[in-house]
Amino acid sequence: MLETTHHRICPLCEACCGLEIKVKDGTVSSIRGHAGDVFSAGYICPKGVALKDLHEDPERLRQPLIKRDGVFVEATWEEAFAEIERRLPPVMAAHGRNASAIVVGNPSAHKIGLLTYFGKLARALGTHNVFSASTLDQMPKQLASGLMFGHWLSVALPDIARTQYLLVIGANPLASNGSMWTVPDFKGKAKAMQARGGQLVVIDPRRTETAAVADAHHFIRPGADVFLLAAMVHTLFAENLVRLGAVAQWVNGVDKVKAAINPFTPEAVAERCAIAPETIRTLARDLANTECAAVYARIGTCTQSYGTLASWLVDVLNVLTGHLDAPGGAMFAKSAAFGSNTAGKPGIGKGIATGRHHARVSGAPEVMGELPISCLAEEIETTGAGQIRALITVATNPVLSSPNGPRLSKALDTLDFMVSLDIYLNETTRHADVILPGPSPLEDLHYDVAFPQLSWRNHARYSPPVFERTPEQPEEWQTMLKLAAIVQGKGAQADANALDDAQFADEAQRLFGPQADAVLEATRHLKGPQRALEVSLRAGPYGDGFGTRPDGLTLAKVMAANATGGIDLGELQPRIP
Ligand SMILES: Nc1nc2c(c(=O)[nH]1)N[C@H]1C(S)=C(S)[C@@H](COP(=O)(O)OP(=O)(O)OC[C@H]3O[C@@H](n4cnc5c(=O)[nH]c(N)nc54)[C@H](O)[C@@H]3O)O[C@H]1N2
Ligand SMILES: Nc1nc2c(c(=O)[nH]1)N[C@H]1C(S)=C(S)[C@@H](COP(=O)(O)OP(=O)(O)OC[C@H]3O[C@@H](n4cnc5c(=O)[nH]c(N)nc54)[C@H](O)[C@@H]3O)O[C@H]1N2
Ligand code: SF4
Ligand SMILES: [Mo]
Repeated sequence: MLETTHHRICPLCEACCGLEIKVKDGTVSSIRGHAGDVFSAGYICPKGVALKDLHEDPERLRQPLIKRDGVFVEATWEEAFAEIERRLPPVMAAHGRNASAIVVGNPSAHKIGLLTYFGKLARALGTHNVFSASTLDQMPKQLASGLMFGHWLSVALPDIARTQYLLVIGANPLASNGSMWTVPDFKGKAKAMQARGGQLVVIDPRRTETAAVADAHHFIRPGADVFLLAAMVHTLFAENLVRLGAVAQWVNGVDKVKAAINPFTPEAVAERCAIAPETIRTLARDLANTECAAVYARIGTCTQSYGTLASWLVDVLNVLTGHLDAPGGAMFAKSAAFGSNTAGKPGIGKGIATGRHHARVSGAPEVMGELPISCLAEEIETTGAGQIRALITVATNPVLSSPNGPRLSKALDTLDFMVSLDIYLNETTRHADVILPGPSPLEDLHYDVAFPQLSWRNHARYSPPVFERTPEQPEEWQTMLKLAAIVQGKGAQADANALDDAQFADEAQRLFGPQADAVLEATRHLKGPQRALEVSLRAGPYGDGFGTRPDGLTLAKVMAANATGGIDLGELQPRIP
């Protein structure tokens, strides 16, 4: 048979590299970086090549499993949904909505079906007990960004194509390929910056791969970043280096910051940070005195006691040095679809809210609709009203990824019922009563929902599935709608496509009012996340406005650009307000 060529965005990490996948005789014959990709220009890492192994892995689940007398047996989809209907709604009926919980993990951020439909399932459950890997990772950054800029995904990131000084704190993008910053080939971009005379400076307690290629590396005592950052801010005030630049009219509270930071002189924090006062001053001066400069910090600054404060101070530094929203500084991407910060009147918004409910046992506040996943085990173990008795996991392995896995593992065994949407039988899913597999990534279409909001350059890229699914295998959004229907008492027989049509009609009414019928008509040929994408692209900042801007983007245009590496939407532009 002829070899066919497919272009597919890699779903395995935040770098979102465009891959070129060759298929012969129904199997993958090669995977390389797609040199023509407008965003990643051919970059690939070994994980991207391993998509073949993932696709072909005989241990990847291809059929639902039901646990019978402690042993998993393969089941049909119908049997699996029937079993869930038999066992899950009674638990919720007997013990209330908060007796159920849902946990979602990393792959959901890389699958449009999971990301756009997870919320529907969580809302159908109606529980406060929503958990995710975010609270093991970047939640402090999202909270700080939400409070400062108005939305959880309005996160400032370095304009690396133009910057001349990049301060990287608690991140190792050379190995991780970037996080909360979609930047394929960080190494190449950092080298290009150095070649044009720019400087890479790293703050990390470890001599990392990134530190090894940096112009300077300063070791820091773990957990001390908040003090280092505060002392850098102190230096800016003390040495009259504060310049707000173009965003000045949108900045408030500078005097309050100055007062609050007053005790944190470089001398006062030096021992705690294990960094000399003069080094701290130099860091602040170099940041302030370089025209194009940015501070970027990641998980090392998040997973610590002062994670939110440290994350906020990173952007305080970017603001006070005039680098926020300035070319070559810390800027905001503008995504073609699903970007909340691209809709409505600029400068006006509801902002974010937290603490709308609290964890039952620890009292920890809700953030971004979630409770800390470190509370999950105790919420299952502790008796009383609201004790978690039924659990749904979606693409997550918290027994391995969250603290004190052995304790969580034990707690999972005490649940009345557990369902996992996952493609493997592993440390977490082995506790489930029913496991529902998703398709292989290569059997799924791809469009990134979140990462274009964190991208080093604006782009719109869509990948069709490389392989067809088997006829029995539902898409993951369909599985989640079925689960939602079951917990809402609509029955295991409910048709996912019909449910989706009905929900979409409601949403169109809410979003488009008098134009809703026209939107329904224009999208009649689509369903599921593809339909959501079409609507979001066309109504989005580069969209065709359903015909009012004929040159604008539509799903068809973005799909047609797949073979040529997607649509480049240009370098980052100032966006505030
Ligand atoms: N010790 C230690 N712990 C850590 C970290 C660390 O560095 N060290 N890092 C932390 C960080 S930053 C994070 S983000 C978390 C991640 O925490 P998790 O999100 O819990 O961990 P992952 O290993 O990404 O879990 C992926 C799960 O999804 C399943 N899966 C893979 N592909 C698919 C798919 O297409 N569909 C479905 N339905 N399921 C799929 C996998 O089988 C697996 O069960 O871990 C945190 N925990
Ligand atoms: N190959 C591979 N790549 C991945 C992943 C993977 O599992 N495998 N996971 C992905 C995920 S989910 C994420 S979130 C990203 C994470 O991506 P990054 O945040 O870029 O990578 P990490 O290696 O977690 O880097 C954290 C750094 O923080 C440092 N650190 C620890 N404590 C402190 C501290 O107190 N202060 C400071 N300043 N630094 C500290 C550590 O030494 C480490 O170098 O990686 C992603 N990329
Ligand atoms: S860097 Fe990330 S997105 Fe790129 S090929 Fe590797 S795993 Fe895939
Ligand atoms: Mo992560």
